[in-house]
Amino acid sequence: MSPKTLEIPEATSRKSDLVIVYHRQPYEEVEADDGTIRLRENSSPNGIVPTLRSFFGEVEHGAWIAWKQAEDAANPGFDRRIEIDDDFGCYTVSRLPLTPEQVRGFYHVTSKEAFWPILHSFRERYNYDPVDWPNFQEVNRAFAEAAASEAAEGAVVWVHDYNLWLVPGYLRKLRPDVKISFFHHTPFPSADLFNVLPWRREIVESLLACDIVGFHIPRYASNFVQVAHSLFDVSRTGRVTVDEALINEGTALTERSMVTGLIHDGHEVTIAATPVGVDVAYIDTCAHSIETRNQMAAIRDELGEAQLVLSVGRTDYTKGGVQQLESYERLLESRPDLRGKVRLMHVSVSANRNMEAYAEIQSEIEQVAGRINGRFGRFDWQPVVLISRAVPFDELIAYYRAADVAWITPIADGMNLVCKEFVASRVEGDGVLVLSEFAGAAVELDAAIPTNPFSHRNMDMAIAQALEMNIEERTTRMSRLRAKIDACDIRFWGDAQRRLFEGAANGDNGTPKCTLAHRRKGDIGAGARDGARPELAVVDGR
Ligand code: GDG
Repeated sequence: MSPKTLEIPEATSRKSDLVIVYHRQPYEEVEADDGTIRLRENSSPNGIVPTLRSFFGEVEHGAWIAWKQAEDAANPGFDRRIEIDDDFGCYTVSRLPLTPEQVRGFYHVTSKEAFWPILHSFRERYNYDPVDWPNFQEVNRAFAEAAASEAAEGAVVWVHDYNLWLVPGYLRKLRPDVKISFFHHTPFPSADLFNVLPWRREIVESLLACDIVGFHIPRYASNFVQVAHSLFDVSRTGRVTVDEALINEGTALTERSMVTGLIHDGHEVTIAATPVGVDVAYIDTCAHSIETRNQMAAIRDELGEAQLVLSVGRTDYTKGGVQQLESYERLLESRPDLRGKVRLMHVSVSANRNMEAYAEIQSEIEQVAGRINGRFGRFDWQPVVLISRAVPFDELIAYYRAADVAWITPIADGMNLVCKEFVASRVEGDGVLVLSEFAGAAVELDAAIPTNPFSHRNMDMAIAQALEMNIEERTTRMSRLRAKIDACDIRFWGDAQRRLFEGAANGDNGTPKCTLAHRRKGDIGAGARDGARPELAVVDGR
C-alpha cells in the first residue's frame, strides 16, 4: 500500500466527543528525501492502534493525545496539534512535547522499571530507587490538561494503560463533566504485590475517579477490587457470575464471579472485564491471499518432513523466551528421535533496545539458542532459527499458516494477541496451540494445550504432546479455538466498550457474553475496517 498524501489542515479548535489518551501517536513519522516529516500508517497493521482509531468513525470529531520527543519542550520544532481526516474519521492529534529526560523518567524508569515488574509479578526486578515521582506526576498532569482542553461537554475520555495511571485523577478535577474510561492492557496483580508500590494510594484514588475501569479478564478486575478495598473505604455495588466463555476449568487465571462496581466518596465506578480480540476478518483475508499461500508453500518446502514450532513475542522477561528455549533443549536431549524432525522458529523482537533489562534478556536468548544449535545442529539441520527483527505482518501470517505448533509460553501476559492471530490464520482448521496458563487468553482458549512455564516437566510434556497429536484431535481443538476467536474478535470488544461508554450495560457489563449466540459482527467500533485497510496520509509541514 503506498500512502496517499493529503494537505494537512490547520488544527481545528473544534472540541471532541471522544478523546483517546494513549502514549504513542496513532501513526508513524518518516522523514522524506526533502527533509519534511510525513505521517503514514504503522508498518505493522496489527495491534490495538487501528482499532482505537476506528472509534473516531462513530463521532463527529475526535482527539488523540500522545507524546512526542522534543529537545526543548517550549520550542518543540513541530506543531503541537495537527488535524487528520482519514478513512477512520476526523480527529485532532495533540502531541505533548516531552524532553528526553522526561521520557526516560516517565516511561523507561517509572513505568518499565517500577510498575511493569510489579504488574507482571516479578517482585525481584522491581526497582524503586531511580523513580522520579514528581516527573511522573508532571507528565501525567500534562496528558490530563491536553485531554481536558480537547474534550467537548460530556465527552468520553478513554485512557490507556498503566503509564497514564494518574491522568483520571487530574482530569476529574479539571473536567467533572466528562466520562472517563480507563483500560489496562497488562495484568493487574493482587494486593500483596500491588501494595509494594509506595504510590499505591495516589494511583488507586486516580483510578477510582473514573466512570469505567476496564481489564482483559475477571481475575485482574477482582485483583483491582481487592486492592481498592485494601486502601480505601469503598463499597461494592454488584457481583456477577462470570460467563462460561471465560471459564477454563482448573486453569490458573480462571475466576468464577466478579464485582462490577465500586462506590468511593459517593462516586460510582463500573468495573469491567472485556478481553481484547484480533481482527479476524483482516487476518482471514491476508491468510487467503495468493502471496501468503506462496510464502507458506515455500516455507513448507524448505522444512521438508520437519515439523515447525513457532514462537513470537516481544523481547521481555515476562514473555518467557529463555525458559521456552531451555525446554526445547531438554526435549532434544531426551528425545534423540526428534533431532532433524523439528525446527523452532523463535521470533523475539526488541521494543526497548536501550534498556538494560531487555538487552540482558536478548543476550540470554541468543546464548541459549546458540548453545542448542551448537549442541544438536547439523550441516543439514538447524534446530532453532532465532529472529530478532520485526517480521512484516503478512510474512508473519505465512509462518502462522505454515507452522505445526504455536508455542506461546509467557510467564505473565495481560492477554496475548499472538496466540489469537495464530488461530485466526489457521483457515484450513489444522494446527496446535500450546498456551501458558498465565496469559489472559488462556481463560478463553480452553481448547489449547495449557502449559505451566514454572514447571519444567509440564512445559516439556506439553510441547511433546503437541508434536505427537493426531489429526483428529488437532482439528477438533482448532475448530473450537476458531469459533471462540471468531465470536470474540476485535469488533466484539469494540462493541463492549461502546456499550460501556453508553452506560447501557446495566449490571452485566463485567462479563461479556462471548458466545456465538451473542455474536454481532460488523456493527461495532469497526469504522473503516471492513476487510480493507484504510489509507492514511498526511504531511506534517515541518
Ligand atoms: C500488550 C500486553 C496484551 C510481534 N512480533 C512481531 C509482530 N508482533 C505483534 C504481534 C501482536 C503484537 O505484536 C504483540 O501483542 P501481544 O498481545 O502478544 O503483546 P504486547 O505487545 O505485550 O501487548 C498484552 C496487548 O497489550 C493488548 O492489550 O495482549 O498482554 O502486554 O499483534 O503480531 N508483528 C510483526 N512482526 C513481528 O515480528 N509485524
